[in-house]
Amino acid sequence: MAAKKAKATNTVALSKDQFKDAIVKHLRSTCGTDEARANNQAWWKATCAAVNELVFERLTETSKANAEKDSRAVHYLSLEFLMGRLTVNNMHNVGVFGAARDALADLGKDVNDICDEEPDMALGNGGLGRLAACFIDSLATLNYPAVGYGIHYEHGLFRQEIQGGRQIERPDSWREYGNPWEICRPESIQEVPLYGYVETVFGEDGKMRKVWHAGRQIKGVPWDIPVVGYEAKTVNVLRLWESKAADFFDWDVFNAGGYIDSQSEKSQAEAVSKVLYPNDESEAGKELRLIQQYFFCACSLKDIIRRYKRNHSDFSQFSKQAVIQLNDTHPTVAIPELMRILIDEEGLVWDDAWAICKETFAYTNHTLLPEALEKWAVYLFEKVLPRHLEIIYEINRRFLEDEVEAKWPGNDEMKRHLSIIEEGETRMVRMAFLCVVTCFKTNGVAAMHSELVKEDLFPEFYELWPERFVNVTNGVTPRRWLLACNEQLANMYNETVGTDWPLKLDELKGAAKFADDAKFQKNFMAIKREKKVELADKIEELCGIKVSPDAMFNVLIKRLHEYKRQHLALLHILALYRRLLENPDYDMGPQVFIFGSKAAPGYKLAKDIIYAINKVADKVNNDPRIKDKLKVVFMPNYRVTLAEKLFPAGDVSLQISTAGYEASGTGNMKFALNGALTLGTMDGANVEIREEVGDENIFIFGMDCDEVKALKAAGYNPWDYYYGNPELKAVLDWLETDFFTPGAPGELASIKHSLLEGGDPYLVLADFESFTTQYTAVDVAYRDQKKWAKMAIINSASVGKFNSDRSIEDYVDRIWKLEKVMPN
Ligand code: GPK
Repeated sequence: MAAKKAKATNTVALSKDQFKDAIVKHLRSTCGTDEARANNQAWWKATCAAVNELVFERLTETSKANAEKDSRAVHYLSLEFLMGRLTVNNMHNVGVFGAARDALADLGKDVNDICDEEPDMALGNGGLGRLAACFIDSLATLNYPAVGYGIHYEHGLFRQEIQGGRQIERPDSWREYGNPWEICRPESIQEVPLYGYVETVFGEDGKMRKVWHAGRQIKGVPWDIPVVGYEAKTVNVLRLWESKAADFFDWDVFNAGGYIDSQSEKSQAEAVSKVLYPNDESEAGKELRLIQQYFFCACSLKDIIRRYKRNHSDFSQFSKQAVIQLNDTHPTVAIPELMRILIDEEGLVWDDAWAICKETFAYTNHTLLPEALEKWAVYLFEKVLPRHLEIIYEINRRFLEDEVEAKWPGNDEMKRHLSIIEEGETRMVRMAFLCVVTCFKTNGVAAMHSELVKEDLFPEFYELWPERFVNVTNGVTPRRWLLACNEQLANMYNETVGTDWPLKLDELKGAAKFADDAKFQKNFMAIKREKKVELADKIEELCGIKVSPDAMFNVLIKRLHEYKRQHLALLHILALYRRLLENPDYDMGPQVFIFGSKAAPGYKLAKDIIYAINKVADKVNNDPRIKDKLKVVFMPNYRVTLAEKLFPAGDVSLQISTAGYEASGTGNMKFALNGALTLGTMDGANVEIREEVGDENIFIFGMDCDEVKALKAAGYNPWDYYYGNPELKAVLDWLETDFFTPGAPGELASIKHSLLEGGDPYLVLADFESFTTQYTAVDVAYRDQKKWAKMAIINSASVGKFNSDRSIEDYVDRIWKLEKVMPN
């Protein structure tokens, strides 16, 4: 039976011939070439231009509808949007993927080759940034009025090369040769003040006012990226700000031969949006980063207020019209900025301004890691944003004197404990406290995480305002993470449960009843194998390593961090390798371990772990004694585009963080959706995945969160595990020899040291044995392919909950209270 194509829905879809004409037209009129001379880059741009004819029409209709209805909108402020490529996704969402593919084929071009020309839009580090991208996709799909606001980085996350096993960072220049998906909007440029001092002035009415005399101005130029909802009714906007020198030009400096100085002014201004900070879950405290944060918040607020003022002459309706979601604490400075605008520029009194702020902002927490909880030195604030510091002081004073005093009278210790200002040698502004004190809602990103936010992170705030704390479990867009990246499985689902699942992912549940059906199993596993063959080809191309698609693919892809415990997987690999060397008949099916991960450039141990994985891979992959039973692959430059090949090809999804540390995880959801089984801890959203797929269809190992806490409280001693488990001792000692680094003993020793002398902060050694034991159970299960197929099908069919559309409906219901707006 021919695969059912996604049903035709909207009038926007084009036929193959219409699409062909459009591409040819744009080759000439947009790209200045023709079919005979065009290279793939030009073909790609012409294809995008053809798609954009549809996209821009919907964009205009959407903004018209939103302006007419003047409805409440959410403004999603995020320093990161990890969009990946847009072409294939946008073609699917406007419903022309098939037409485009066939049109290009008629023109002698392969759609995949053409779309491969697109660089990744990697304006984010990892989960937090990718979540923002999934959320704006869902907001558009569900027809909610929404704007994403962020920074138009010239360079996104660095490109990773591996040289001699080590990570090398190269600049990412995603828009060097132009990007057809962005539209510059000079008509909406904003000015942003910085530095300077605050003057207190008294007006003729005797009232005191504060005037911020900025020391510098830069301007923000907006670039709009259309966000195409599935079936393309709504096309929202992601508005990214680029920094430029202000128009003011100092002719005196110029004429006095100071051209170089005026250039330096220009390059300082442009530095603000030059590059994404590559640190995931840790803060550097750098001045330029604070300026980035203020820059995009100031531009975005001005933009929001400008739009509000079209229909309103005072601020009484502001919080009814606009809700602002802070994606982590990175945009927190928007709070004192809105206070400043309302009081200093719009003339509101404090209480009215504060009431508006309290009803406008909501905050999402993404981590409990102390090093990720932002604090800014008071002296930096004073230098860059002197007026904002005054406002924060006043917010804090009122909070401590009114609210904390009322709840805990006379308790100075509590005031010190909850103060937005941390006292000490360097006084610091605690950004998360400022968020919780202001925002009407604070949410965690998975059920377990949200409990920990209340109990461990903000217990006193929870006591003060229990109603402010909510959970919204993360989700992923099934359009990108199934429909676009796994066409074969998508088609199988179209035939089995119909074509509504990209919008109603719960409908996949209908496939669970075929989990025992031999034919269904066979088809399902054939698709998995096809995706593994595709990945194996990619691995050979990129790494020169041959892997068999019949082996079990264990995949661990995420940012490198000690708490995510890539080194636990590495110790396990070493143990398997040892077992095979000791006993060539050791009973194990063929295994491939596939890693993909970037380390923050300044994170030494993380980079050492990448090096160790590569060195172990060199040895294992080339050891004839183990007869290809074990392969280790580190795929360079892990990013969204590579992820789209990895998620469909995984058999085993490794989610092995220390319980209590991974707020949610979202890769775990993408794997399960594509039919991989989770081998993981009771952490983050793994807990909820287990609830959905059932305990018999997931492999849980290790300590749970309470056990982790108890062990830490009792005094964890990694040496006990080292001496208590001979295999563990042997693999750790192995790292200190020159077995993996011939002639250079000790090159991998930092890992062992961090786990012993370093105290093993994430309890790798404590969970090792449980991991290896449970892994054996996975291997045994995999070798029963019927049983495995059943479990894989149940996983894929049961994770409808983790659709980001569901997350967005939860946000709307619990926090944002939006109404849908249907454009014409
Ligand atoms: C959390 F705090 C942070 C951060 O700075 N960057 C980041 O990617 C992740 N995250 C969490 O680590 C994940 O557990 C979570 O799924 C993701 O944010 C989205 O909420």
